[in-house]
Amino acid sequence: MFSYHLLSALLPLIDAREITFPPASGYSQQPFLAHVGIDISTGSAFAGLTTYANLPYVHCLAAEGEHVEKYDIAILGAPFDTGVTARPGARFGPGGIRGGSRRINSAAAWSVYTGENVFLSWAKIVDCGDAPLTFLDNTVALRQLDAAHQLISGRPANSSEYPTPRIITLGGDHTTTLSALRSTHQAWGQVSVIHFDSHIDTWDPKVLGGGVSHYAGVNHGTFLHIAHEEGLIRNTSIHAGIRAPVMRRKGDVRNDVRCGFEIITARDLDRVGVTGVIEQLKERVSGSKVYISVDIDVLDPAFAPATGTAEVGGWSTRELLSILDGLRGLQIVGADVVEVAPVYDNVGETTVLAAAEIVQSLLGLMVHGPVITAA
Ligand SMILES: *[C@@H]1O[C@H](CO)[C@@H](O)[C@H](O)[C@H]1NC(C)=O
Ligand SMILES: *[C@@H]1O[C@H](CO)[C@@H](O)[C@H](O)[C@H]1NC(C)=O
Ligand SMILES: [Mn+2]
Repeated sequence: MFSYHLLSALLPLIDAREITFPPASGYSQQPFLAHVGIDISTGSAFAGLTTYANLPYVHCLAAEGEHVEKYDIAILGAPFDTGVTARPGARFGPGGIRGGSRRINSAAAWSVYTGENVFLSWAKIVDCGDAPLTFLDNTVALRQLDAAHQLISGRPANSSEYPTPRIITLGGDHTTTLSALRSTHQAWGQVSVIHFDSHIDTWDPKVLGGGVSHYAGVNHGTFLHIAHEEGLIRNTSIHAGIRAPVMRRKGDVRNDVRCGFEIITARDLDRVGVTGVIEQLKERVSGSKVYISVDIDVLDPAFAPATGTAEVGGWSTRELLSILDGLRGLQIVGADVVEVAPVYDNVGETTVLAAAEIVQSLLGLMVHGPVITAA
């Protein structure tokens, strides 16, 4: 009896506390203390929820029938790191990269190099938050990420000219790129991959992990092999920044070529310079749609210590940004920055600042090269 009365007394309270998702169009810039005469709408980039570059949050993963604000380019976090061979921690990468991006502000993002502001263009760019991924089963987590990608790229874009929204994923370990490639394949067909990494990541699952179980063979060092086997990528793909040793004297590189890749090593940059690297990348993928994957370990650990499988002798942040900005004109249908594991960063946040800037360069490429036709 008593509990019944208590419950009915509480019911209105329960209703009042019903959880609602954040507003679809993100932050309101209303001076919300105006009623007491204080205007705190300073435009601070360090207030409110942390989205990438203070972009509006959109609940892109909302259930069917719910109103979802339209977008052209979506930032999506993939908090997953149970496919790594070395240090874990990239599940916190999306949050870390967003933290590193807080000083980026669309009202004050005019590039001194290009004279452009990627945030004030034809494209509506939003942050969709993170895909909910289980950390207990890699197979299930990848299926969840596949679904998140398909849902987000399957919505109608804001632009009527370019109907398919594009996604930049914040990893997550490199396994997460497999889901992104499955999704670009569905929307655009086979892509050439420009893969910035110190490792080739085309390892045959039989060589890396698959000796344990089929499940273990799907990991951050084999996903490009699997993407090739699934027919997602073209044989005009290319790695850039490679320097980590291979596991077999000849077999790994032979398999890499079979998977459709050519290699630009880290030290090739000393020989041909930034311009030479840009030319080789553009020539290799010319005429095809392109997916760009940036493993943060392509940078030297001096510039990006916070990653799972650090390799010394890599590129500087400036070199990588120059190379990326030099790729303008390509048809980029998807991109990611992966393997950021913030727990290994330093107090100056070197890695997450670099990652945030790389994302901005990738956005620049997408804005500069809209892609009109699907598949
Ligand atoms: C999005 O769509 C609306 C309505 O068509 C349009 O006014 C706006 O310019 C578009 N782009 C952006 C960046 O909001
Ligand atoms: C890619 O495959 C096609 C068709 O199999 C072949 O004609 C072409 O030479 C290959 N290109 C490269 C760069 O390997
Ligand atoms: Mn990698």
